[in-house]
Amino acid sequence: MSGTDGVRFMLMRGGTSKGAYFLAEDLPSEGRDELLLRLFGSPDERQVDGLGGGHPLTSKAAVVSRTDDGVDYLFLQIRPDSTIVAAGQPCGNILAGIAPFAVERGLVEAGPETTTVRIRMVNTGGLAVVTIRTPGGRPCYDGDTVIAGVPFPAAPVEIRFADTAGAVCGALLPTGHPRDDLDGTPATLVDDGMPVVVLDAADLGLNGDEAPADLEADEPLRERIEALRKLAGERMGLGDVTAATVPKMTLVSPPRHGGTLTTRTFIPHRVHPAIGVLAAVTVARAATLEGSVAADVRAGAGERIRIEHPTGFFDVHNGAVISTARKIADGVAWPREA
Ligand code: NQM
Repeated sequence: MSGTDGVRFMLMRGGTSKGAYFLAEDLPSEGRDELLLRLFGSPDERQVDGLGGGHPLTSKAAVVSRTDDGVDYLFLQIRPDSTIVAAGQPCGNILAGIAPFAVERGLVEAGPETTTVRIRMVNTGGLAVVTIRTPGGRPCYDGDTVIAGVPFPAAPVEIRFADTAGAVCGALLPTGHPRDDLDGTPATLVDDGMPVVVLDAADLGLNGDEAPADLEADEPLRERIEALRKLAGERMGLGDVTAATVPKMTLVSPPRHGGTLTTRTFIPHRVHPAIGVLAAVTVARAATLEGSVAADVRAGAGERIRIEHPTGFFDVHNGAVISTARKIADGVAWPREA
């Protein structure tokens, strides 16, 4: 593929993220990552010359193909500020757009009212069973469902995860303990679909309800969190995570608004304006584990965990979540010349 050939793509919001969705057959097998960097405008913090939105949450790609019983979904994080295209984590937000994309591209036949799609998350091998509205056999994006972090209502996307425990690290508790000591800081190292290090905000001298911008502006805090992340990455069997997007670092504290607990999540360098879907599933699971740092601050009992985050809350019920998605654009994108 030459630099002047266009590439078919669909731009979609999936949950609180936005990304370019591609059919696997529309991307080259060789030079794919380099092509994506040129399409997205990376490396450049603003990604002014490409599709990327200048933030990790709006610089994402999905590569989708048909399987015998559904579709395969590979998630790729295109870093705005570097030449790294990372496949080391799944993304539950971009996942929300996969079923409508699969119907739009004819990979899956739609039902008359709803359509359920089995989606294999190639990054981890995990399975998600996703149901969307398809009245008249077409994906419907309009609806009344509001998720925190997205200002506009849309049609619900129901996501049920299976096989998420240890998806990336091999075990729900990769160190075998619900609580570890990271250089004197108690931490829960956990993976229920996303590798996450749960820390008590109070142990870092924080209240836990600080604004993301204030946390990002606190250079000594960021350095400490990055040091803990590297240590945790080794202990979780992820090796040197300097260039990796995992583990995510979630600071927890008691709930403020009637939920189960408050979170602030470094993903891993920027602070999420909400929380990632699989990160939320993982933190919710941690809150149910006796002896974990999340259980210490948890309020209430029961199966529904309401995770408070900077822009609202996110409910997790036995590994099932509700999200929304929307088709924004469908067309051809041109990469800059190599
Ligand atoms: O945890 C951002 C997002 C994510 C990941 C990140 C996600 C998830 O909000 O499933 O969705 O943690 O890098 O899109």
